[in-house]
Parts: sequence; C-alpha cells; structure tokens
Amino acid sequence: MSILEKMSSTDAIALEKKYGAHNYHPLPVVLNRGEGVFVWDLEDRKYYDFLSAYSAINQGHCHPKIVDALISQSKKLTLTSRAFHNDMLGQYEEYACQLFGFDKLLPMNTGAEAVETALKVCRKWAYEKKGIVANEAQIIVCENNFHGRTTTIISFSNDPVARENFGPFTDGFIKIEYNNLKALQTTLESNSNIAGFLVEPIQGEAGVYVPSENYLTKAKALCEKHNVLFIADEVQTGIARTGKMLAVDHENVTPDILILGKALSGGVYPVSAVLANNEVMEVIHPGNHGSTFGGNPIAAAVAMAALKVVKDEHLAQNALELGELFRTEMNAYIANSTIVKKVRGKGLLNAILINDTEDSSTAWEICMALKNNGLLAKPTHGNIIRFAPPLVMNKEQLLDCVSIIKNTLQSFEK
Ligand code: IF1
Repeated sequence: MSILEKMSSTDAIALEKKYGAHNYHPLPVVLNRGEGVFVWDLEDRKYYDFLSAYSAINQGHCHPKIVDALISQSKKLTLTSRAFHNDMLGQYEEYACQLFGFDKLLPMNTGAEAVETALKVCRKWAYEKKGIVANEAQIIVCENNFHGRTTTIISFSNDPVARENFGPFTDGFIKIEYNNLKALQTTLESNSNIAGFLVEPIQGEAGVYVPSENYLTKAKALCEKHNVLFIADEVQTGIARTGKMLAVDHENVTPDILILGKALSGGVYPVSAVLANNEVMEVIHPGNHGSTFGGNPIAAAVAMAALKVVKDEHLAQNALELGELFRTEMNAYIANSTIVKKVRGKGLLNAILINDTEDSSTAWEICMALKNNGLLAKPTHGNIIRFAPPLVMNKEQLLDCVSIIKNTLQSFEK
C-alpha cells in the first residue's frame, strides 16, 4: 500500500504477519495512541488498557513528565557507552540506591538482561566470597517461574513452548516448588553448593499466583541461615504495581539482590537494573559485565523521572486501594457466577480464573468480548485472565471498568 493511504488495522496486522516473525499471538487490535489509562486503535476506538504492557506502563501511557525527560535528554546526549562517563548515570544511581535502600546499582536494559546479571553476580559472589569450588555453584529457582527468554533463563523454565528445541541448556539450577518452604529448607540443608535463591514475589506468568503470607520472610530467613543470596525478581511486581513500591515491602523483606525492569522507565524506554549492597556488588570489576546501552543518559533521565512520578502521584497507595476495591467487586460478582471461579492478586496485579478446561478458548473469547466493549486484557495459561491497569487510574474509571468486565462476563454465563 502507498504510504499516503491511511492504514487500517487489517492492513497493519497483514504487514506484521507477512514480514514479522510469528513469535506472538496478539489480540487483533492495532494501537496507535495512548494517554494515561487509555489507548486508541487505528479506527480511533478508545479502550481502557488493562494489561499496561505487562506492568511496564504503571505510570500511564505517555506520562508527560517522563516523555519530557526523554525529549530533553535526547536533544542533549543520547549515548556515550560506558567507555566514558556521562553526567546522568551517577545521579540516577544515587537516586535509585537511596530510594530502594541499596549501596549500588548495575544498569541494564531489559528484564532478562537484569536477571542474567543477577545470576552472574550471584555466582561470582559464591566463588569469591562464600568459597564454593569453581563451577559447582547452584542456584535454586521455582517451578512455573518466568524470568525472561535468554538461553540460560529458559534453561530453568518449565514451560515446554518456551524451551522446545532451544537446547543445549545451561546447568547449575535446582528447581523447587513455589510457595513451599519445606522444599527450600530441604534443598538448602542437603547441598552446600547453593549460591542463591531466585524468586518472583508473586508469580505473574503462572497466573498471578500469590504465595502464602510470610513465605518471603521465611524464605529470606532460611537463605540467611545458609549464607545464600535471596534474589527477588521484581521486574513485574515492582514499582508500585502490588500496592507497595516493591512487593517484598509487604513483608518488609530486603533482598540481597533486587532485579527491576519494565515500569522502572514507565514503559518509555527499555531500562532495567540490579541492586545490591557493596559486599555483593564489589565482586564485579571492569570487564566482567556490561552493555553498550546500559546506563545511557536517556535511560538514566527517564528512569529518574519515572520513579519520581511513582512517588509524587502516590501510585503505590492508589494501587493498594483500587486493588482492594477491584477484588471486592469481583468477589461480589463471583458469588453468583458459574463462569468465574476466583479472583486473586495484590494491589493492581490481579487475575480471574475462568471455569473451563485449561485448553479451552473461553478466556480468549472473553478477552475478545472485553475488547469489543472497550477494555484490553490478555489471557495467560489458557483459562486465566490477567488484569493490570495503569496505576494512574482513578476510582471512577476503575468502577467503569468493573462494570464493563461484569457485563461482558454476564454474556458468558450459562
Ligand atoms: C513477553 C509473562 C508478564 C518478568 C519477570 C523478567 C522478565 C519478565 C518476573 C523479563 C517479563 C513478560 C515478558 C513478556 C510477557 C511477560 C509476562 F506473561 F510472560 F509473564 F509480564 F507477565 N522477570 N515478563 O515477568 O523481562 O526481558 O521481557 O524485559 O512478551 O515475553 P523482559
């Protein structure tokens, strides 16, 4: 088609199908504008965004303060590489370290890269500080985890679709059941080569699976007892999503290594980070690790602005309150529903469980109907629908969304 013609959603989807690798199965909606809690498609239909780019858009679409930071920094200096210093990185590192309570930050770009970084830091610490024999370090991970898509990370995934035909894999990982302290204890007691325990405070991809109360506190205590690093992957749960700045804050747990991504930039730019105290981070020396784009001045300026928005607009408190309201409203609906079994989550990271088999297309059809009613959400694991709106939503908008969701679900009741 000519570039002068106005593109339709059908055209845009056809182009992706023809020229793009088929590594996703998106909902058939083509977005071209976003503002706050709303997005618009090419035909100018308006939707509530109830996915927030998998919790990267906590601050809302195109937040003016974050976009301003991006624009003004990009007119001044975009990239130096780490061969030279830039004047933004240190300011950002100081700001983030003070905000999250760590000595040091290592800047990367994507969530998966930050997870890789944490694994490398953890192993190096194990050999150089804990005294584990070379190449023997093991890291404990949880079943049904999602930490990204690099070869090492999928090595310890148990999603067959994410792993199939990508081997050989990286070893050095021991998988235990999530939310099972006994399994953690047994593994720690039976193996002296454990370097770290990598855990999501709430399992996102597994269907917003919230562990038992005090699971994280007790897991951290077990790790401390065995001199094992507690590594929290807060790529999805962090930055106010669950009603606190970090999900571990609900239990006042301080991880030894904290992994952040997604909303660290408000979804404006790929920014991720690994934070730790000196005792751990000092194992990293020049040449051990890095990235051309990691710590670039745009990323630093954008991340600082994005974190300030979370503080200034009290997004954690808003997520906490609206999350309660959302689950209360959904539970009232579920009391008389056959199609929805359960709502679960924390803050504004929630999911509903559809009463159908895991291989059924019901959740997908509900998401299609929600789309037609002006709300975008995506199924996860067959019969679960994740609900994660931007945290800048107000109460009136949330109640409007609740009524869209209830009306849509109603049409699926038998
Ligand atoms: C996709 C899920 C969400 C993450 C945690 C690291 C990463 C992620 C806890 C890697 C990424 C994403 C990526 C996205 C789907 C998505 C997701 F459904 F797979 F689980 F959010 F819920 N740690 N999560 O959740 O971060 O490298 O992508 O920046 O399309 O794969 P990334």
